[in-house]
Amino acid sequence: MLRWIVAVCALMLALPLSVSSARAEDGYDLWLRYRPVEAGYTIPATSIVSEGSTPTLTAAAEELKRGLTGLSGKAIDTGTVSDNAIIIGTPSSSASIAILNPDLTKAGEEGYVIRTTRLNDKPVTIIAANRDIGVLYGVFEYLRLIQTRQPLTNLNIADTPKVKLRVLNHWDNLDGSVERGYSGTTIWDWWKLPDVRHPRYTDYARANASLGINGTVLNNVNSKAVSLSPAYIQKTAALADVFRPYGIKVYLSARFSAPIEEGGLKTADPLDPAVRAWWKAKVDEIYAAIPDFGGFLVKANSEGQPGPQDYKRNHADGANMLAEALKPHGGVVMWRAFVYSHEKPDDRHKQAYDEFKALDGQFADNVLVQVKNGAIDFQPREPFHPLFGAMPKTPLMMEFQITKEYLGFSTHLAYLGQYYEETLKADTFAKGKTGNTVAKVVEGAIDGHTLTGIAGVANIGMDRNWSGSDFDQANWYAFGRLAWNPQASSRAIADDWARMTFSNDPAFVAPVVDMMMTSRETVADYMTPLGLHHLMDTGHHYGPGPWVDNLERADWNPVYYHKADINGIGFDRMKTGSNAISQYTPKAAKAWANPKTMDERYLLWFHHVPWDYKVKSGRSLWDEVVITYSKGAADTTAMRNRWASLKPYVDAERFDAVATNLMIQEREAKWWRDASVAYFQSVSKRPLPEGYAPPEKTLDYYRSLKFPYAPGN
Ligand code: BDP
Repeated sequence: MLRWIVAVCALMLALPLSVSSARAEDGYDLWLRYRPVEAGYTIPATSIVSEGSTPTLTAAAEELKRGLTGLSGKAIDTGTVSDNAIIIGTPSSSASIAILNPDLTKAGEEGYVIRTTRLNDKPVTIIAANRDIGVLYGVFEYLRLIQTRQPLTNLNIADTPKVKLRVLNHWDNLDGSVERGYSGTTIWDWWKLPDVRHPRYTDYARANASLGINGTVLNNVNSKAVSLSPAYIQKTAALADVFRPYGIKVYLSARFSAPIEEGGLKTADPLDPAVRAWWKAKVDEIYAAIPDFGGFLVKANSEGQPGPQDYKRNHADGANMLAEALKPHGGVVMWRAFVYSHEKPDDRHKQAYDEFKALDGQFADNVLVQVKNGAIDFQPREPFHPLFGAMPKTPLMMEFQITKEYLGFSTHLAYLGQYYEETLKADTFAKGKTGNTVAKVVEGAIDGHTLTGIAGVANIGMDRNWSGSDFDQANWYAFGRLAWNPQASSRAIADDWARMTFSNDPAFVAPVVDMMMTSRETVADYMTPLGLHHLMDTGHHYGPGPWVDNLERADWNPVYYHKADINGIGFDRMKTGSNAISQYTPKAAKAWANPKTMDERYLLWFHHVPWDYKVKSGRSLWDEVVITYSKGAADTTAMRNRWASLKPYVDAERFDAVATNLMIQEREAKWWRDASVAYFQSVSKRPLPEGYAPPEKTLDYYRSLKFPYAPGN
């Protein structure tokens, strides 16, 4: 027994890092694990020279210390200039940086340079920036180089973000629940704020800063006016204090009718002087508590939320009223274009464009219009939103969904970086020019906007691994990286993420990245093949519900979107149908106009097609639908097998967690396939293609399934 204890103690002393790593491999550390590098990779860093003491520079030095110590396996501390020192700072905070006088023109306001050079005849690496926050971003970049095992000699890197506001949107409610959240309850402990400041808030800020995310909207777009009450402003201010050193501003979703609910006024009419005065005073009150408050996000006249149209005013009237109050403080309004009001029975695809396009040029200069990636609602595949490129005088902010409301919650593996890239790379042909991609619209590059933004609906909750699953962390990561540079490659981002999160072994990285890159297509195949959309079950959006036809509004029903009958399937958005296609520039529209030549992954989004129609493969559309559903389901089996083969490279806890999710995904993909095939077959009345198994259960069985406690609803 004694021998055994001695042996264990010796092991613990010898391997302090791996003992702690065994405990910590539960996903909490995200991509900032900083585990020791393998022998053979050298980190030429002996000490950290940080001559500034602002909170941001302190955070940068601490992160570098934590990172280098973990990665090198030996304590690396702050010190003075010596061989292989890492010198961090700005020319004004650091005498050493001032002496070296690096060219910081490419670093811009938030960027950095990383260079190997010599000081006092000693080889050193500098991480320099114009502002403190750039230093912190540079530190994370330097650590990423190590984490992904890149050479650290002859460094000469300069980078700066291409988008100004890189913001998470938390759809978090004050009662602790998260709308469309699949990773536990909210991380904001509203009840105990402002007094209790959990360490998790700091780790949240570190993770976001590591990606360059510089803003966070704390509360749900379906907001409560009480978020603007004095007590909640104090709570918000406490979070702002924690995030400030990490360059993250806080924003709030503002309920348009707050002047009534919080202010006791009779109206929230944006042109009413008393309403305007209320907002001005409210904004002044917020800034007194949070001097760098970012501004408001607003969901107005959408899904029953109050808005300016309640007073026969338009979106610009509403946004500009708030913009006027925020302007003296440097705040902005992010006004959402996700609108489909109760009065408008037209194709929902068209409504945002119809309401907003005409307002181009009418918004104040501190307003951004925040537009979802597609015109319906974060479906597994959507063509880009027709507003991109259509409002040249207005900064359009991209809204992606990171949480997977429509892609299998947090138990299905779907790497959204590939989806974001697909949207960002799409050509709007704005101004008739090739190459005017969505990314360029978002960057403001086409029309010279300097106020630019990109938002992601967060997938962060109290789950130990933050995002509900290990692979969902990749979607947070990819969002941040693409917000910094919308033209980055999602494959390269996946590669970095896999290395930082799991392992640098090429035998692990290559297959995992391949799996990630095809995973979203797989989900689209087994849920919504060939451009089908909005087929999920009511309310919670979990699982298939293509048969649903009983909801109050026509455009809440899946049958409205697929329009399947005995003859064919698909939504005609051509001239012969809703003509939503006309909202795209002629060149963009051309890509989808001809079913014979178009990318068939969008076929049924734009066209109503007979079941007998011959698709490019030479098969009938009916056969193709069944075969694509089946392929999607089969691909989940392949994913599960692939992961099983990677067991040697992954710690047991995370390996098992991912394996369990892949098992769930495989089962649910089959359910999606079987239920959808059963339903569409009941409509098309056609036999299944040869060799394709009939659904395991009856259509009635699939229709009978109920999920009263599905999360996020
Ligand atoms: C839909 C969600 C709903 C959101 C809404 C929105 O189902 O929960 O409130 O979008 O974006 O995707 O406002």
